Amino acid sequence: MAAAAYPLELSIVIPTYEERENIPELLARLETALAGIAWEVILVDDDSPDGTWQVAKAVAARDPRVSCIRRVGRRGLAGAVVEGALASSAPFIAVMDADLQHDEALLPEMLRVLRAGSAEVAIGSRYLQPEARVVAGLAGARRRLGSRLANWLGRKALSISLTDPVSGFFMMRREVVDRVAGKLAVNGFKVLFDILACQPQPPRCVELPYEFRPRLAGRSKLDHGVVAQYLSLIAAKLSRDMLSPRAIMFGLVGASGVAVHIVVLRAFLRFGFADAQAVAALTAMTSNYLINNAVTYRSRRKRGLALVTGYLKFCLFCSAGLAANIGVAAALHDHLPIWWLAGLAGAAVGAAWNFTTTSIAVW
Ligand SMILES: Nc1nc2c(ncn2[C@@H]2O[C@H](COP(=O)(O)OP(=O)(O)OP(=O)(O)O)[C@@H](O)[C@H]2O)c(=O)[nH]1
Ligand SMILES: [Mg+2]
Repeated sequence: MAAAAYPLELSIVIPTYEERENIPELLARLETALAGIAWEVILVDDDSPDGTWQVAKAVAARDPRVSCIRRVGRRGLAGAVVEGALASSAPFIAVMDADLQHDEALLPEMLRVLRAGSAEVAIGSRYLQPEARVVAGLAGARRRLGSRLANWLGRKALSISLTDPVSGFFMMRREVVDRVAGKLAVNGFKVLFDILACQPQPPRCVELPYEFRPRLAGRSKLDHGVVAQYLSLIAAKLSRDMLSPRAIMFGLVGASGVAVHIVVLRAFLRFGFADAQAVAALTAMTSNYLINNAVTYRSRRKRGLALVTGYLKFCLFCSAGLAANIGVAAALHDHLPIWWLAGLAGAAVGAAWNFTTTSIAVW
């Protein structure tokens, strides 16, 4: 075991969730790859049930180059990366996954490029490789197509031309993240994209090819919720940050609630309109709550008793939102009898009320 070398030059931030088995091999490989560099590793673990943080802290107690932040009551890759980056004090910060998909041998090359000053961000790109090699790391045709699509959307939404704007493997000068730390969405998966999209001026980027390997051990955390979060992040950037990714997601969930409402209303019509309408409204409110809890507020997801008390609060605030909706629509309709305009205005006020109050009081 080597002592920490100073002055520190490179912090490697590694978000982890249930990666216990990968930690020893990951650290051993970093040690080899980073010979001659004054580095530290910051593992940011979201209280993994498999005890990843315990494994990491056991190593950290013996090796001053390793530290572990254990975050409790929060979940999310992007938030973990930002927290790790802000905890570090080195001039260069790298971000990589714990599952050994990213080639640690690329780190010295990234550092060389940044030290030379020709770029502020060095990105490990999966797509500067022959297609056959890209395919190796992305299990399944759906994952490959999804990755290409995410990439294409990211390229369209950014003003920098990159082959892999959603890469999870990159290194940057610390100013790049310091500059935008307060603006980043904490509940996303694509933190590089967000860091680049938030910059006041497009930073100079260099892409370096690497071979994206299959995961060593453990399971993937990429799921439908992650995809939905990414799409709302892109939409937020396209709106030039007028709407937050969360507000967009909340709006989409609300739209799904309208569909639920209509379907349930139709199904229960034979019991009389008023009863059917009440059942439909209650079902839509419940499905909105559950989807928002699972996706929009994934990083603060409620479980157990908190899920129930949160539901009651959600119903309470959304009922007030409904009153505001009807009040505004009726008032506007009195002055300007255009039914659809009054209806839309009421719905917009109700939605804004629901989003603002529930984000404060429920989640
Ligand atoms: N702290 C923290 N880390 C996370 C969270 N979700 C994922 N990670 C870590 O982020 C990295 C990337 O997650 P993966 O599940 O490997 O995602 P992926 O590489 O896109 O998917 P695969 O190709 O299937 O591995 C891994 O090191 C995960 O342990 C989270 O909620 N919190
Ligand atoms: Mg992975």
